[in-house]
Amino acid sequence: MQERLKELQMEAIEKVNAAQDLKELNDIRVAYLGKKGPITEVLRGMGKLSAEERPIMGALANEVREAITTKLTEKQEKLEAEEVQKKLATESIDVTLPGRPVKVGSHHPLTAVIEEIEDLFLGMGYTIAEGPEVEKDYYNFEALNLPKGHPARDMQDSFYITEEILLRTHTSPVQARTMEKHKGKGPVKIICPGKVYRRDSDDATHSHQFMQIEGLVIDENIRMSDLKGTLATFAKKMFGEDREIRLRPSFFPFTEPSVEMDISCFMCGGSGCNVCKKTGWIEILGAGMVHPNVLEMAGFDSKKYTGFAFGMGPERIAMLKYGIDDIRHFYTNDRRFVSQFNRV
Ligand code: 2U9
Repeated sequence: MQERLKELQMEAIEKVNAAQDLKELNDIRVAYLGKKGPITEVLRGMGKLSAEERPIMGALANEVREAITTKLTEKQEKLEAEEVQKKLATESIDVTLPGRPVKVGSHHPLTAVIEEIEDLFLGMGYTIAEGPEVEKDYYNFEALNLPKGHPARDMQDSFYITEEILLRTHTSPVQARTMEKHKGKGPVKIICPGKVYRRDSDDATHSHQFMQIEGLVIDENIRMSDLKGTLATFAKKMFGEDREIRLRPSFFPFTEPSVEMDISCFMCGGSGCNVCKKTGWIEILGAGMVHPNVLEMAGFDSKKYTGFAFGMGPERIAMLKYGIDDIRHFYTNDRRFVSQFNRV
């Protein structure tokens, strides 16, 4: 019996030393130390021993169990330590590596320019007014001194839905609606950004849908000098403090007098280049003093109130600011285009 116990101890310890993983160790523990194991089997023969031999054999059996258990524990700790080392080696993070760039969205260049212009006028005390894109003929034309039959109402240039309903061709109807709501009482000081629609074939400088920002100020004693000062401030904020402006006579049915505003070329400073087509000046927007007919139709007394208005195309401003050569880039959502403006 003694030899058998020693033999089992040797056998078990050999297997423990050869074990490759924790599962194997557990199998050895169950096989040798379990109730159905060989040591229990041997001890079943204890009954045949004398009273003197029994305690000796029992003590030996416990020694053998302890020796196997010690080896199992040592090997388990070794295997677990190796497991941790393996994890450390394979799952370690090199904190000195550069971080992975996080893809963040950014403003579309047109949105960036529109918001820059809005912030500028909000800072000058304007409020933003909005209105329907599907507009009544009255607000889109008649209220703007464009009676039926006027050539500027040419059916060719507008998307008519019915005789009286169309897609607005400018954001001026929002201004007409706002004036109407004021019921002849000033002041009015608004900018009207929004989508507008023209029945045009798309090309590098024309789009059937584009953005417009118009402005309107109505109060007592509003003068052309107020308009010029406002436009000069806008030009300097948008295109640089050293910009000069000039106003050239023009014509719009809803303003009298009407002007076109140019800025001194921000590329060549006025000596002439491709951007300003060698003129030294770049046309930016149209403006003028609100026509008395428009004031009266909206319910304002044109003897008491005067006003100025302006209108610009943010696409044109963005194309100038960022050197974009085709208006269609704003609407095709090509990532090669928009991704160039990640830091706008
Ligand atoms: C009311 C009274 C007057 C708005 C104005 C312009 C001049 C103008 C064009 C510039 C380029 C439109 O984006 S564009 O194609 N606009 O030149 N717009 S004055 O005058 C108004 C508007 C509403 C009640």
